[in-house]
Amino acid sequence: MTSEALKISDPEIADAVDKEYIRQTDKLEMIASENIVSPAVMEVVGSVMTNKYAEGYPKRRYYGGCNFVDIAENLAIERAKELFSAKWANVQPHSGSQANQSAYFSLIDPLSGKGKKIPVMGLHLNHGGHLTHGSPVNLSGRMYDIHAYTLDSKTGRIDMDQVAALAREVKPRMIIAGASAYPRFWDFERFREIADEAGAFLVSDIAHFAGMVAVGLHPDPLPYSHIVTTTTHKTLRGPRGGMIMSNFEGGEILLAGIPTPKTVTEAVDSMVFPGVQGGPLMHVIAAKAVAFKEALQPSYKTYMEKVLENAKVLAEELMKYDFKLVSDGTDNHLMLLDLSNKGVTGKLAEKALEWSGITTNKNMVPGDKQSPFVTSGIRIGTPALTTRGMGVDEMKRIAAWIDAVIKDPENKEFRRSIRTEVKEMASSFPHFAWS
Ligand code: DSN
Repeated sequence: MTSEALKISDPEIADAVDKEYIRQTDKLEMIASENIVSPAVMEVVGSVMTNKYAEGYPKRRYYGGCNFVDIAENLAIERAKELFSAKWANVQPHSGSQANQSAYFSLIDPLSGKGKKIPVMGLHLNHGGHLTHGSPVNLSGRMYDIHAYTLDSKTGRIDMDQVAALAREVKPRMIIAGASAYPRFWDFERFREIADEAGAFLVSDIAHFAGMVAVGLHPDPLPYSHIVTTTTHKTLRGPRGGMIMSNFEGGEILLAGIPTPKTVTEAVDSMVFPGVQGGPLMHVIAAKAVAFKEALQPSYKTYMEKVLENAKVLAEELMKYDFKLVSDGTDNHLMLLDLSNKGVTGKLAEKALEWSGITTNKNMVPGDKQSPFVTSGIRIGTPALTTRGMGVDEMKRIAAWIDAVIKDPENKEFRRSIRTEVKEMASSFPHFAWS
């Protein structure tokens, strides 16, 4: 909760912050990309490091007075490398979107096609892909000739033979592996084989499941990818931001026909700054270091195991209530509910659940006939609730509530009674709950 001083100096913002805290405490946060940071991460994000300009990299800055921010950035880099067994990391991207943009532009200069867009492959947005993986409304889709791969309509999974066939046909120069609403493991080894055959770079975006990769609960992309990008605030449970890593060494960047003497990692460093960004957010970088240290502790692996156990139980319970899950289950922290058999749109489901105290987001599902503003699905995940200490029993109760709300989404009276039950359970778990 905010201080008395802030309540006096800026009561409107203090009120908004306090209400957000109460919302997070009294409701069930089930947006798969959200989490709750530790008090230590929060303290450092709100620290004096926010005052400092530090364009450049440690020991190579364009400003004086950078001794202490250098310490923080070096710690963030070293801890990131240890956490992911990476040889190189750049912790400056302000977000996953800027991390992706920097990765793409450093590997494939969109202007190098001399007026002809360069072919690139990424997972289709409607099939779980991310805006920055080639959506026409994003710079990625505008700068490159995007050929989207899709999920197999029967299995709801990525069909690697289809990816290989598409790559043979379009001969991409870059393939993006990763998603924001895909509940299954990624086969990075096969992606790399396909990329090699096509003469393409492989960029793996692990923003959602980075926490699983860090503790060995998901196949590791680093041995197979030229570049790995991530965010730091989802399963990783750090401050809001991005990061880029690589184990790829040497001047093989020439493989893609780009005449540059730079290695991939040198190219990415100079694309992050000064290519895409200006001054780094040193308070956030310092907080990334704190979060990485937390993720290196054994308790973080236990946390991730519980996230996955909760997701599995929730998915199984929901399927018992005849919810259709894309791919019929989950390997990770999230699941995608296709509500077409329930006669409820994603938009209405999101609203009705929110009114009942359960926060989710509407999401396109494969073959969706609705617009992105309406959709036929919702995406739900377990990272934030697990951070608060909720377990299998709570997941069972939540599945029953979701079923009840979706059965009768317009029933205000009923929603109110569920909201009371949700609040009672949610507020019995602390906001910051792990040890
Ligand atoms: N918007 C994020 C998500 O919710 O998955 C990805 O950037």
